[in-house]
Amino acid sequence: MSRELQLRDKLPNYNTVEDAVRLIRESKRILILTGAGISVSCGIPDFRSRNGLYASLKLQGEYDLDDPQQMFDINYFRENPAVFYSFASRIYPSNFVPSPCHRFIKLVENRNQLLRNYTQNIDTIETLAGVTRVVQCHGSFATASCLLCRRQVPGSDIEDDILAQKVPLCSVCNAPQLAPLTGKRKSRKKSAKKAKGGWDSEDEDESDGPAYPPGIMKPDITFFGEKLTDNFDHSLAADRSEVDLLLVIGTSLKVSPVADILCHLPHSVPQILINKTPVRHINPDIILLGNSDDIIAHLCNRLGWELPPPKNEAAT
Ligand code: CNA
Repeated sequence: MSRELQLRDKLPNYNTVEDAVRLIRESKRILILTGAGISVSCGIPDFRSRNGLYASLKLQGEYDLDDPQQMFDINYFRENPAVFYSFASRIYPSNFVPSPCHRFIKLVENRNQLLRNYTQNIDTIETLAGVTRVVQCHGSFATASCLLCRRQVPGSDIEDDILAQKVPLCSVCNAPQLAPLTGKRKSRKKSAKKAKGGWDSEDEDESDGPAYPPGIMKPDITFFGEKLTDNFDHSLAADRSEVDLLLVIGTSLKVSPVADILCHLPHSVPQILINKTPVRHINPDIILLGNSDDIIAHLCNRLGWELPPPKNEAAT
C-alpha cells in the first residue's frame, strides 16, 4: 500500500506517512476540508475529473451551454431555470451510503479531535454519516428559497418537482389571487425547450423566450456568483485560532473563498493533502496522492482506528 502513496515534503519535520499518522493521532483540533472527491465512491461524480460532471456535460452536448460551469451560475439560472431543473435530479441526494472518508470524519469527531469539517459538497452525506461539526460551505438541498420573496421551505417541498424535472414555483408568489405571468426572461430557447420544465412549452413566447412565472424556487446550494453564508465566515473566524492540523481531502481547491481557507490559517499549522491528483497551486507539508478511501483506510490501519459502520443508525 505504501508504494501507492506518493509523498512530497515541504518541511523537513513532516514528510512521511508516519508523520501524517503521528499528526493525526496527536492533534486535538483538526480542521478537515473536503470536496467532491470524497463522494465519488458513493456514486456522485465530481466536477473537474476527466470523467466528472463538467466533462460529461461537454461530451453529451445535451445542454446548450457555453461553459459547463453555467449549469451552476446564478445569472444563467435566473434566465434559464428549466435547464438546471432538467439536470438537478442527477445530483439530488438519494440513497447514498457514506464513504470511508465520511466515516473517518465521524470517527475523528467521535474521538473529540474534530474542530470542524468544512465541506464544499452539497450532498449532505457528512450528516448522513452522523457528523455534527460540519459547515456546508456551499449549502445543500436541505432547504430551498424563492428567488423573489426569499421565503425558505424544507427541501422536501420541491423534491417531487426536482425528480419530475419541473421548475418548482413559490406557492406564495404564485398564489391564485396574485398577478398573471410576469417575469419574462430572455432565454436560450434551445436549452429551455430541451429542458422539461413543467410549464415552459405552453407558455413559451417564440419572440422572447419562455415567460417564467414569478417566484422560482431554488435549492439553497451556492451557485457561482452567490455569496457564502455568514455561518462560513463566523466559523472560520473562530476556528483559525484553534486549529492545530489541517486535513484537505478530495478537492481541486479551485473555488474561492473555500480554497482560500489555507491562506487564512496560521503558518505553523501543519497541512496534509489527500487527493487523487496533485493540487499544484498549494504547498502542503504532506501530500498523499491516490484514492482517498484507500489512503484513509491505510491511515486508520496505521493508527489502529476502526471506522464506524457505513450507515449512522441515528440518521436512518
Ligand atoms: P472538483 O473541482 O471536481 O475536484 C475534485 C477533486 O477530487 C479533484 O482534484 C480530483 O482529483 C479529486 N478526486 C476525485 N476522485 C477522488 C478520489 N476517489 N479520491 C481522492 N480524490 C479524488 O470538486 P471540488 O469539490 O474541489 O469543487 C468544489 C465544488 C464541487 C463545490 O461547489 C461542490 O458543490 C461541487 N460538487 C459537489 C458534489 C457533491 O456534493 N458530491 C459533486 C460534484 C461537485
